[in-house]
Amino acid sequence: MTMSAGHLIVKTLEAHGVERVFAVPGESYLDVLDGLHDSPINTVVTRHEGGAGFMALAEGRLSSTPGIAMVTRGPGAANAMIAVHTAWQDATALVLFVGLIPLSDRGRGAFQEFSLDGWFSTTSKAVYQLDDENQAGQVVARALRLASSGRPGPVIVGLPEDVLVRLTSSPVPTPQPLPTAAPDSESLSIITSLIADADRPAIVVGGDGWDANSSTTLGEFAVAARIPLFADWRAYDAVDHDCEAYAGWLGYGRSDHAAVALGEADLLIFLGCSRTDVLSEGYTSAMNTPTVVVTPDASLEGHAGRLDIHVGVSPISFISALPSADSVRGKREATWMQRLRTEQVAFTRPGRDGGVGVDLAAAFETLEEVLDSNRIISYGAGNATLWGHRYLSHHGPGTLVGPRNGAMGLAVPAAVAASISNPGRQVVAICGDGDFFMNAQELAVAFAQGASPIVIVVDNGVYGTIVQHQKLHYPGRPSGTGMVNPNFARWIEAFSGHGEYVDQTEDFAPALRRALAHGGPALLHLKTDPETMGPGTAAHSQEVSA
Ligand SMILES: Cc1ncc(C[n+]2csc(CCOP(=O)(O)OP(=O)(O)O)c2C)c(N)n1
Repeated sequence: MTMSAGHLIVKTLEAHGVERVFAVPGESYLDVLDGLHDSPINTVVTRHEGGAGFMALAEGRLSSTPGIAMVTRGPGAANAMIAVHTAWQDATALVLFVGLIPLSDRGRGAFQEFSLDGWFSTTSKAVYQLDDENQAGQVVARALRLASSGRPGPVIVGLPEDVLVRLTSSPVPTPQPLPTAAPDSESLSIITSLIADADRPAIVVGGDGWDANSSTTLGEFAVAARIPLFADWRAYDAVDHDCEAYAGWLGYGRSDHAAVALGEADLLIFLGCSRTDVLSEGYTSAMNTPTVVVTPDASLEGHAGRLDIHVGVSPISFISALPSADSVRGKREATWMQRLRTEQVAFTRPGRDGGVGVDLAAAFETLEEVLDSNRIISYGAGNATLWGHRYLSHHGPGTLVGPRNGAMGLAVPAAVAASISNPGRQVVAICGDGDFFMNAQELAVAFAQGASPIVIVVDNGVYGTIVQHQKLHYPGRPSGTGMVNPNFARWIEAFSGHGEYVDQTEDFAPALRRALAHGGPALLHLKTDPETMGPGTAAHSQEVSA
């Protein structure tokens, strides 16, 4: 069947199970937009390409297909860069389609011309340019495959506008499942001995692609084998927080007990992640601890320090081949795991922060009590997120989206995307006032799509995280960190959403219940104390985050 290259791209996305694309339109890729006109794919029109990219990132993290974003030439591609950088650092599957100037104009400094490869090659898995209409289907299929395989990440596909309208009779490629590798028996037997001989082993879980089965199986194994489970920074949903082996997260805002335990461990097993900058306290902790890394990423991108065995398979595949708990328990008592669990339970029990305005420890205690246990939480970056990290629990994979690279502006678009793909499920964005207004406009998309995220905006009137750094390094000289805010509740009401401005702790619980009862998009604007830098700040001075 003959069709244009632009239409073949859409047909290939359909064949590969893509349900929605996130797009800001451009005249450079009109033929793809035309193909989407008759397609069952939902074209989610966003208000900024950064929003489209972050929505695609959320889709990639929460589903089994890469998230898809579509943007136009130089200006659109520039706006989308933050999401590409985040998907690259966070190892999340994403395909970015970029409309380009016609092939015939290339190299002439044409309107909005830029170097696709020059911009994206250092922060993506590959940059493809579709210079031959007969390759349209193949290039899309290859991009989808590459984004999900090995270490997941972003793939960029450039679409010259004249190539898109050319006709081709190339077929729609048939999707092929990714090959799955099983762990080899020699590695498994070495790992079995390492765990059996260890007094204080710890497993660190992270990355994308977990499922409920593997999460439960790992939790049961860890409890029976007496091995505490840590989570990587902003990857807290891989295991159930009620699991008796769960000991908290590593990275910014972690508890002191987790930091101490990381240093005490005599064997570290990383599942789906590795010993990165954030996880190792800036390359200072546990760098020489005996280490097993389980990830399909052959290059071990980002891993630092000692490595004893690398098993090149996915966590799911490894967990399906776990040795029996009896064979790895050795002479280990349960005390190591139990101590870490007790410390973690105490860490997540909210105290009170004090100060003026809403007490966030109390507000997050309410959120934890009132929200459904399967709610999806999205985070922006900054101190405001730390209360959620500490006080909101997760009970299975696919319940958290946050920027592991600390990119601000992700909370709102990620919540909108999560709510679109999970109708009927509670989705809550947690963000500071700085973070919120970086992509607040994407709430308009929730109204357009009939989605119903709830946004919690923590308004301390400053870029607080940076204030905290300034207080440490330049005391008494605040600079470049103040903000003036509107009443955000009035702002969402302009869309006919539900908004409330809350400046007293006792008003939060009834406001939250009203927001949930409203059923559509809602926003709670919490006025908080600019002097409070994080939960329990006085006792946890390490809670300076990115
Ligand atoms: C896109 C982006 N720009 C700047 C930063 C640097 N940065 C990290 S946290 C932060 C302040 C966040 O402020 P806010 O969202 O108000 O939260 P708060 O820290 O006050 O709780 C800034 C500017 C960043 N991480 N990402």
